[in-house]
Amino acid sequence: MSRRALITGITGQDGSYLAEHLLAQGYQVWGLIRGQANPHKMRISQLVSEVSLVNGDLMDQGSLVSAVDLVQPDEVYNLGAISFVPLSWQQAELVSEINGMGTLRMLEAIRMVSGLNGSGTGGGRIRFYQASSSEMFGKVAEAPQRETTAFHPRSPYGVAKAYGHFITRNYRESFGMYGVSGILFNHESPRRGAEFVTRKISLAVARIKLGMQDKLALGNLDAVRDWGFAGDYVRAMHLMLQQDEPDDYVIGTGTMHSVRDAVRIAFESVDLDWQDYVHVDPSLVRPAEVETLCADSSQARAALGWKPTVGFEELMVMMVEADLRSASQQRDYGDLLTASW
Ligand code: NDP
Ligand code: GDR
Repeated sequence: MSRRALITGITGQDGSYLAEHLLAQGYQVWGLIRGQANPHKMRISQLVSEVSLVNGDLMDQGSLVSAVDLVQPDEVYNLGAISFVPLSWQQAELVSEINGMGTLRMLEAIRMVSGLNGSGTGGGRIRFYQASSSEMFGKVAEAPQRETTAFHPRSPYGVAKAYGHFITRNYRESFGMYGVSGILFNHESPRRGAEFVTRKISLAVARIKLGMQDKLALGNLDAVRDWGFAGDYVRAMHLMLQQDEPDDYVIGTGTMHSVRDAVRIAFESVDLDWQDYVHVDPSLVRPAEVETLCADSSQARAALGWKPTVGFEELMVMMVEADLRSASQQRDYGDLLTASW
């Protein structure tokens, strides 16, 4: 019989790629979906005939127990979160509730449905993946960052993710649950939300090239990230749940680029000079910035056999090309068509 997976955050970037990956592996895929008319449901329209949806919210314990009980999953992937870091300074409590306590609620749902009581052994059948983040490293204690690097989160988002990370490890140690956290560095794609910097850049480049926009306002151009392709990273999530022993893994490319590099590559790909279009808007600079991140994924490469397949330049060009296609449709046919998903 095929294995069953339950994904929270299925309407997000990673959720859609993970659903596609698991379907290709022969899984029955269920997605947790919230709200009475979720506007993001259209993002998984290409999957709707193959994926089953169940109502639930990481803010609502009972709905998670019901979802786990209904689906009886072999694997739960907890990708649901408010994932835009700047919002976490404006809605710190909500972000802590969803990203931090939401993880605890899902672990509790699994514990209740599995009948686990704290003996530390026999941790039940359901395997759990938590979407931890390089944002937990924050003000970095060493470079590159690996599984043992100390956390010093610089945003309420990072603090909430650190709680999710440690409570997952605690349920592993307390209940013998197979629970792991993937400490994933930034990963992007044409499905990335438009508020994140790479997609903000690729969308603007496409629209500027097509004469639909004049300028692009950005914040800190000197920030450095380790950016990879989301399609590669969901493979790592799945691999983490296939190991004999549960463990946490850092996932990233090990290469660093600045926001300025991203801008230059994107504009160059359509034969434009970024300096003619980009200006810095101080209101987009964060109250506390994570300046530099770079992954040491040697443990994942050795134990999981995982490696990235898409380089940074290729990624930026892929995103610009996808946005050129959708922006030209938008220009020609109006806002009804948004083809990037
Ligand atoms: P997205 O922002 O694209 O997707 C977030 C998802 O979370 C959406 O499906 C959203 O659903 C869902 N969600 C939000 N609030 C709730 C809630 N209260 N209950 C249930 N679901 C909710 O994020 P990504 O796909 O990029 O990231 C996936 C996960 O990985 C997130 O947890 C993120 O923090 C983490 N992460 C991401 C990285 C990246 O670079 N992309 C790197 C490291 C970690 P809705 O449609 O209802 O809003
Ligand atoms: P990040 O991604 O905060 O790293 O979190 P984001 O793309 O938002 O920012 C990356 C860096 O770019 C700088 N920056 C800007 N960022 C945005 N969004 N908009 C701008 O105009 C801009 N100008 C400069 C930022 O200051 C920052 O340094 C992402 C999310 O997916 C998290 O959920 C995830 O946990 C981490 O990656 C790893």
